[in-house]
Amino acid sequence: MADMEALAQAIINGKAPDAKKITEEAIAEGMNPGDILNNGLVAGMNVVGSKFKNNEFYVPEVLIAARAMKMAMEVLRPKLASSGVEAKGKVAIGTVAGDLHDIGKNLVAMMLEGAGFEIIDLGVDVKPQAFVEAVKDGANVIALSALLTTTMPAMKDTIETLKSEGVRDQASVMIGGAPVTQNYADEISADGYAPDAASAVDKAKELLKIA
Ligand code: B1M
Repeated sequence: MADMEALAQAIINGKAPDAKKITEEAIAEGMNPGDILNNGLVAGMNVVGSKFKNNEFYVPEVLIAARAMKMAMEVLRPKLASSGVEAKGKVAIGTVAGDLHDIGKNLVAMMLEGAGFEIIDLGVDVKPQAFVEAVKDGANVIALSALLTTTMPAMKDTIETLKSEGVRDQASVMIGGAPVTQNYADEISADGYAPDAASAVDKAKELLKIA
């Protein structure tokens, strides 16, 4: 039987070919796709998340682990869809209007996907209306990233647009990025703030009341 502990280790160590191979073996053996996701991939990403929080891992290690996760997910995603495994929530993530920084946003997206969330990645320089459309398409978390003090007001604009378009109460809004603070989140009535990618996963779970 394919070894889920070995799969988790392959993610932690960023061994993309191993992660893909073990995932393929597990699928071929008829293992439940949800078990492969939770006991192998997510288990590995959870360790990566806590190592990142504890400064045992830095951005390069997380990116390498996330790449391994991504390769394994490419194999697993169609099986998950056909086996009806429910995503934990649907997160629409983007870097706000006027801002082109995406390294941190991509890390947050990959960690969230690793934790079992469905991700709609809207990219960079995302106008408020695109987030409104994402909520109409079923996103229940809006995740906004900004790296410039000059683009932080676009987070406020996005929240105001969600309100004026009548969809603010259909999704929780979380924000983050180097210049962003909990105080700013409070000031613009965001539902949550996370300082880094691992904490973003905890915050999304907290907002959706997932244990
Ligand atoms: Co720019 N840049 N940049 N830049 N850039 C900064 C942000 C800056 C601090 C550099 C500096 O002056 N010291 C400065 C901002 C100053 C300020 O506003 N206070 C700056 C500037 C000024 C600019 C330009 C205006 C420069 C110019 O053209 N004159 C320009 C703006 C372009 C634009 O966006 N319109 C610009 C351009 C660029 C590049 C294109 C060259 C490139 C971006 C490439 C890319 O992203 N694809 C770039 C880069 C790389 C940086 C630095 C060097 C690194 C940013 C980064 O990727 N960090 C940055 C200086 C620095 O931070 N040391 C700088 C690594 C990343 C993993 O961290 O993004 O913070 P971070 O994400 C973290 C957390 O913040 C958090 O989790 C992540 C992982 O832990 N997080 C979230 C992020 N989003 C989150 C969302 C969440 C929760 C957590 O919930 C939704």
